Amino acid sequence: MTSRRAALLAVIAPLVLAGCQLPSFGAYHGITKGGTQSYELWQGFSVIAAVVGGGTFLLILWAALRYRRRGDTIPRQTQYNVPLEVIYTIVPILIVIGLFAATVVVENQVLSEPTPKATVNITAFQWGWKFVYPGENVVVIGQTTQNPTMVVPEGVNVKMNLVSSDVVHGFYVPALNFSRFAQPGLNNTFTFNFDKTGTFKGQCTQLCGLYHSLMYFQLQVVTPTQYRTWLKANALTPAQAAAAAAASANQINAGIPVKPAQTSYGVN
Ligand SMILES: [Cu+2]
Repeated sequence: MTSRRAALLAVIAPLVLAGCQLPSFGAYHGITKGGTQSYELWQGFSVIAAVVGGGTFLLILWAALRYRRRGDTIPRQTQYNVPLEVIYTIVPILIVIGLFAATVVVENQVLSEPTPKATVNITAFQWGWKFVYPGENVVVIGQTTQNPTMVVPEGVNVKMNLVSSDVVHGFYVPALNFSRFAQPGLNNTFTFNFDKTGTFKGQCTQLCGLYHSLMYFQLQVVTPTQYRTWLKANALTPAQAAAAAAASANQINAGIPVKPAQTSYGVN
């Protein structure tokens, strides 16, 4: 084995052997197929970035040390190494094509919207969240410190329609590796299939006014049976549900004395 081959093996072997034990590079593992694929994509990007960045750094270091000024002799001048130039043009292009293709595959998974078994209509408002379960007479509303909980079933397609009733908000659940703007006048839709039960934190990620920092919510994934039980236990009368679903942010805020009157702060 040549020393060059040994060096290459020394670089690649730990990466291959490490396999699934790759570090998370600060990302979440995901609780949906798309979320997990996003996580793995992030790992792939991170490893390649580290290899390219590390390799470039070592080459610069080597060139700087090896060809540092020693006396007044000018080192041998060379140019036009065609095979080398072809390699360092083609390899980066292949890396970019590979990363692009992997990104398209993951994006298609994240953006896919198969036929849903459950639907949640989400309205973000200053400063809270309203989760309406159409056809179920269930509405969850909470703002600032109330930390409303959106309950969803595990293992089925859950469609979400996301809107805002005032300014731009950000719907972000770190565990999902997923984030979308909630925009007034625009219905953003996405579908999740949760593969893990549990409670996960969510929050607004778009600076949206005075109490933006308190705009939290929770995502609770339960089994389909628990989900049916929860829906039944929280069902309102159809009239109550319709009124709650239609309630404006001001009406919600007026009924829930958590937030001081906006006028006392002079901000909206
Ligand atoms: Cu917000």
